[in-house]
Amino acid sequence: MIPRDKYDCTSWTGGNDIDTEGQFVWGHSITPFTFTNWEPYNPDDIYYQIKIRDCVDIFYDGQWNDRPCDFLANFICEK
Ligand SMILES: [Ca+2]
Ligand SMILES: [Ca+2]
Repeated sequence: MIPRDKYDCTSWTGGNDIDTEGQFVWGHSITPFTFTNWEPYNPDDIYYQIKIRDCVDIFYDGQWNDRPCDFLANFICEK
């Protein structure tokens, strides 16, 4: 079953731009992104000044999104 809203079916990737807005890195290694698969309207932190969106999650369709880091979601671990 496909969720009505893909924003409700997501997992944390570990990517973030906490240190410098707009410069995304992988949290574990602090390595800059060399590949991205942003959802077309993301990252959209710049348009929402009320709550900072510095952590990157991935939708069930594989596209990425920036979201407030305190959102409760599943997460992906590197093996
Ligand atoms: Ca951000
Ligand atoms: Ca976003």
